[in-house]
Amino acid sequence: THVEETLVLVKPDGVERNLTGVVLARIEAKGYVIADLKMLVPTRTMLEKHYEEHQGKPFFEPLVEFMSSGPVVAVRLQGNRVIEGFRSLAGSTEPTLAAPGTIRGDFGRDWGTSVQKNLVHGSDSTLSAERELEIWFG
Ligand code: DAT
Ligand code: MG
Repeated sequence: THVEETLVLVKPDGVERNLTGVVLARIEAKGYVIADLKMLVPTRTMLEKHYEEHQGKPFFEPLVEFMSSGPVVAVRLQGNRVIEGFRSLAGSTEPTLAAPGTIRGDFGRDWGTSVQKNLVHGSDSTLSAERELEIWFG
């Protein structure tokens, strides 16, 4: 086994749509361990760090705006190969393309308007996970 930690966020659209419980239930059903959890409205500074790889892209400003628009739930998640595993639970970035059975595929609403409202975030590598967990949990 290869136990890892990852950062999961239930984004403002997920919290607002009462999907926090659904996301946590899927995480727990998979056997992952919730090691820490909190709800907060992220600051701009945190989000600029969190999304630093996307700075300069056309969707960066709207993304930071959206992510700071309301409370998010941040989770420190542990489990065997959980970084890749949670990305697989979450599904593709675009809800339109996300497979049925994934969080984004089952609950993502596609009104042809917004890729950014895709319910959850999951770190994409060990390096990102360490970096992001530091931002959200210190
Ligand atoms: P992921 O969240 O699947 O890791 P990412 O890191 O490429 O995806 O992008 C971060 C977030 O930015 C993503 O969840 C939604 C938003 N985003 C990505 N590509 C976008 C685009 N082309 N237009 C608008 N928003 C986008
Ligand atoms: Mg990403």
